[in-house]
Amino acid sequence: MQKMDVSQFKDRYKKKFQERFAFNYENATKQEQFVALGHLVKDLYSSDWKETVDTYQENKQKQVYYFSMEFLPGRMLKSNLLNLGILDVVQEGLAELGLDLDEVASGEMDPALGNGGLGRLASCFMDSLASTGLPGNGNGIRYRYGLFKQKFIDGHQIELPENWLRNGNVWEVRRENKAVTVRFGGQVSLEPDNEGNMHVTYHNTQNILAVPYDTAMVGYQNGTVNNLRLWSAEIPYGEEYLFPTEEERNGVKQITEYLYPDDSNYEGLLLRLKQEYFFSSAGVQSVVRYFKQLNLDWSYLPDKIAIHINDTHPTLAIPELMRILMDEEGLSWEQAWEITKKTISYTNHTILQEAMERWSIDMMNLLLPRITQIIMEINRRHIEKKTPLYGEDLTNRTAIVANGEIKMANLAIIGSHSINGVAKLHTNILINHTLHDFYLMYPNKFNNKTNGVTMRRWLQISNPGLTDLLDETIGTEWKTNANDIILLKAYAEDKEVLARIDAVKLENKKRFAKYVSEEMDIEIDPNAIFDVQIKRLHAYKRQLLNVLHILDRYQYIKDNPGVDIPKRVFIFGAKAAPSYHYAKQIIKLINAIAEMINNDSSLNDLIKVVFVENYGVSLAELIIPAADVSEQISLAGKEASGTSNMKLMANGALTIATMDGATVEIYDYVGEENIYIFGMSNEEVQKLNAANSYNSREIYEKNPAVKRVLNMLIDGSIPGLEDEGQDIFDSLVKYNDEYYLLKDFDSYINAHKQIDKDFRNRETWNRRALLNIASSGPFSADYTIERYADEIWKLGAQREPEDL
Ligand code: 26Q
Repeated sequence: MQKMDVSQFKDRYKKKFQERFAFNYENATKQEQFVALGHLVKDLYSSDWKETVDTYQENKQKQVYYFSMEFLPGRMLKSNLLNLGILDVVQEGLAELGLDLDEVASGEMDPALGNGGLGRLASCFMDSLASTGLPGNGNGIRYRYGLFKQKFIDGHQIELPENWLRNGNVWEVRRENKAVTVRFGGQVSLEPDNEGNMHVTYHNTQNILAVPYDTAMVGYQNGTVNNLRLWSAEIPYGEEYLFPTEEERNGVKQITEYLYPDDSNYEGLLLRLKQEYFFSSAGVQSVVRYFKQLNLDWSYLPDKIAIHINDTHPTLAIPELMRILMDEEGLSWEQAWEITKKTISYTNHTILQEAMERWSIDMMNLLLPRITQIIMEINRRHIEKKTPLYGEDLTNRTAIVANGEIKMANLAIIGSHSINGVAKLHTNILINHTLHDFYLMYPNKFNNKTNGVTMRRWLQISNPGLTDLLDETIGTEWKTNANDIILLKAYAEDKEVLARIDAVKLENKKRFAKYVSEEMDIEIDPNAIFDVQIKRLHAYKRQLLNVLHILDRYQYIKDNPGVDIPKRVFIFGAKAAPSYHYAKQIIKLINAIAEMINNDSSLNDLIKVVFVENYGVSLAELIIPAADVSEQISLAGKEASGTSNMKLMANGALTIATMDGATVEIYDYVGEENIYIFGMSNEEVQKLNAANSYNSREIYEKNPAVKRVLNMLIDGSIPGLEDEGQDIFDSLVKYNDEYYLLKDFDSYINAHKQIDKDFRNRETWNRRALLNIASSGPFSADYTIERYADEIWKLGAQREPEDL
């Protein structure tokens, strides 16, 4: 891309605005100001976009296709400006035109096409693929409505539709000429032709058009622009008559209408299955069509294409690839199976049994008869081949089909060459526990790829103050080589640098305090400890443990008026799945204690509770740079990785945590003096589970602090609670506290007391913050993606026809 100076930018912007809106930019809304800028930016990368795609094809480079049901890219304007190397020029140019970049940027909708960690990881990976210059494409669904917009009414979560396309979408390009047909329902018959080859014919299928919308994934100042392809379901042109009723027409639109808002509880709904097949089939078809243009023998497909499936949601890509290779391209089962296994790889993101996907065979057979046949045959051959080697018991435990259901994780493992967990601990649990049977069968398929985050969005864009500080102390190499951030360690004793870290944090806290004041009408002191827990609401993540600490602290301050402890602001951001009743009760509880505490002047502002509405990527960018304390308090063994832990660390927050997920690796890098670890380890949890001896009521009876805090839930101390107090109390006392909150209570409280003490010593605290920032380099998604590329996708070394 050609460089552009400030005055050139101003001219181009004025012209662009005039072209699009035929009036002056000064009188426009920020949405309009954004749209014009978005189109200008798109012009700037469009030739690189085409060139990147053409080059991959001309060089016949091996490409990876990242299949994911969810992408959570966040607003793309600043990210594109940064990656194009014109963030400063545009900021300055807009300022000279009397516009503020942040204002204009807020005119962009934040596409919430994902639930949480898994979707955000997919988008970090897209940024890292482009930024490391790797040929990687995204494949997903263009949901008409994103994850619901969260509102609080009387402290209850209310869900509203998120019409993110309301003002159009400047970044996407509709590519009708690349549309494919996806078939549902009907019957299949296998018939021999004249030469005796079997042919599959389909009858009475419903044919749906999958139309791709492509979005550029701009690499960091390297000229690479990759593609994210999201599919939309439409009635095929000229076939409207096949969908005569309103209901039938709606049925088509429905497929890509909205994102399922559940991220941890599996429900076997037909529409969800349609979505999964729809984008898996469309993606595989478009990949195969591309491969055919290369004019190579089918056996080269795994040398040119890698398909990665993000959790089991796109697992139907496996039987779909088999189907195309056999039924449409005439390969034998054996040939198709070898190619499929070599092409596909799979990431597991959870060990929660309730989140594992299983589909009823009957439902699958009605919707996808041919795919079901293929899955049954994969299963039959698996059992036939493995039983003599591993015996009946072990083999049957790995069966894909059992009890009238198809187990998607089993299919994903058997039909791929790689399965990875997302943090060392998580992978070890998969190997030794959850998927141990498969490990015995396929030890070489298992590997770990600890998650990472893009430091561009989560440091450079969201924290410009810290970015400047880094540039001025350690130079700018860290921006392309995140491990260089370790150089900051040399400044651990530099009082000036430590004071600057403090000043940057304070500025970020003021920025967030301003938001809280304006949007929520709550005044918070920027000098208080900002204690942050931001993640989906789930019992295993133990937001409730955080609440118990707040209530304990509340009691302590009530008992000791005028006590001298640092002020704390407890900040929560969390959406609950609409059907997850218990999680919604916890939301109500947090809002109720916020109401109680924030309006109690006798507390002298020593505690405040801020529960932001509608937490998502944009709010994360505001909160994370302002955090002093990062809450990573899941029950050990339950959080596969976590990624907010990494973002918060890189922004200088100190972590209070159990030894869970990737937080274990944060501990390893940053060292025990610079992190607050509490609670049971995974081994201790396993032991306690096995002993079957846990008695939460006993703790309640014997631990006065616990008793006092829990009693607050049921004695009317917290105004505004209805059933929630009793139900939550019962979950902890009557139903034996499934996630062992009471067991970890004391050590959690003690860790927080230590934080109070340590925060007082500003220099020591800032040094620890510095060491956290300095140790965050290994969590750059650039490294994660390089490991995927080298070890799973083999994007570098590919077999060429002449190598044979
Ligand atoms: C499955 C079936 C039906 C409907 C919905 C779903 C579904 C949707 C989303 C199941 C799971 C999810 C999302 C899971 C997720 O976000 N997991 C998180 O992944 C992160 C990235 O690896 C990890 O850091 C987190 O630890 C993990 O919880």
